Amino acid sequence: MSWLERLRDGLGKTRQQLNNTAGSLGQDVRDVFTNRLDSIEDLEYALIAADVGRAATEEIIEDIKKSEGGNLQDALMRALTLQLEPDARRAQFRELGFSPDVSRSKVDPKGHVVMVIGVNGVGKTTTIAKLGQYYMQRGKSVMFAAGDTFRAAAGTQLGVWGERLGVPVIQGTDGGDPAAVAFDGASARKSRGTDLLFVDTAGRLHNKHNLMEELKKVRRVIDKADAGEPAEVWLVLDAVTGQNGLQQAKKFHESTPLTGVVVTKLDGTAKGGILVPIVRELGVPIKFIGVGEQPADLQPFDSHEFVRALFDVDIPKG
Ligand SMILES: Nc1nc2c(ncn2[C@@H]2O[C@H](COP(=O)(O)OP(=O)(O)O)[C@@H](O)[C@H]2O)c(=O)[nH]1
Ligand SMILES: [Mg+2]
Repeated sequence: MSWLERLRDGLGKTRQQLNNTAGSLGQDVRDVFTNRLDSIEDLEYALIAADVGRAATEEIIEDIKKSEGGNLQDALMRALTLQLEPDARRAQFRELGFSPDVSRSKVDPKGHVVMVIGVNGVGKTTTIAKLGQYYMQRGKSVMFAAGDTFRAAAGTQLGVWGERLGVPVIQGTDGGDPAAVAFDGASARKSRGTDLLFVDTAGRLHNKHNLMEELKKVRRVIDKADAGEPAEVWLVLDAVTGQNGLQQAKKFHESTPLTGVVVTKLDGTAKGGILVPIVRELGVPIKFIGVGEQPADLQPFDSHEFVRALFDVDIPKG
């Protein structure tokens, strides 16, 4: 199965809901433009049920009402795609339209160190392995730092991935100081001249406040070891957790400002719509999506392609 097929499978329920809506809207296109609002309400309901959120849903409806004359499913897909782009890019899209050149996320890190954060179980460590493979396949040298010293065996898990992928891993000790591991990792990356370092972090400590403070500290010591780094802080978010995940994401963003989001487990959720409030409310781009447990199951996010997968339109092979 290709990742897109797997994504389509996973999004099946969401897609069905949206598809039904789009289908009925297709037939009811005249009703919509003659102000019989039943079908618009159906659409609103479907969008909200898919976790798209109220603000975005309202804008989508507005956009659709403005796009008189055109095919309604196209209008809906276009409006949804716009909602998957941060503000600045949304304006650009409105002007220039979509193409893979502009709708695919820019994923090359701005510097050398990417700090990866998020709650336990969302897929941080797995995502780091996937990212390692992704960038190595594109000619970059890669290192990992096993900064989750709180969860027993998290270091081992990253170590195993490192061995499988041929990526050096800077390890700490279980229960040791995560900031020390991050410092060692950032220093080692700098002295070795490795292109990219991914720093794993804990997703849970004794309490929330501790975790946020710890992450700030990790960030500070990386900067101390290598001024200006980490250039990127990516939050990993499990799509299955829906609105809860979004609330957590906001907390993380407040304490450690994010430069990107990776949404995992899109192969296992009916709530693909959650990507919309993620982008809108955090205001940061989705960099990658995870669609499985293997290193290859990671794709740079492409808003246009994502919406087409959602609607089961024109799926390319492979
Ligand atoms: N189906 C699916 N499972 C995933 C994905 N990403 C991670 N996982 C699984 O989620 C579980 C937790 O992942 P892990 O990387 O240990 O999470 P962490 O606690 O945030 O480091 C593991 O069983 C992973 O294989 C994904 O995109 N799809
Ligand atoms: Mg982990």
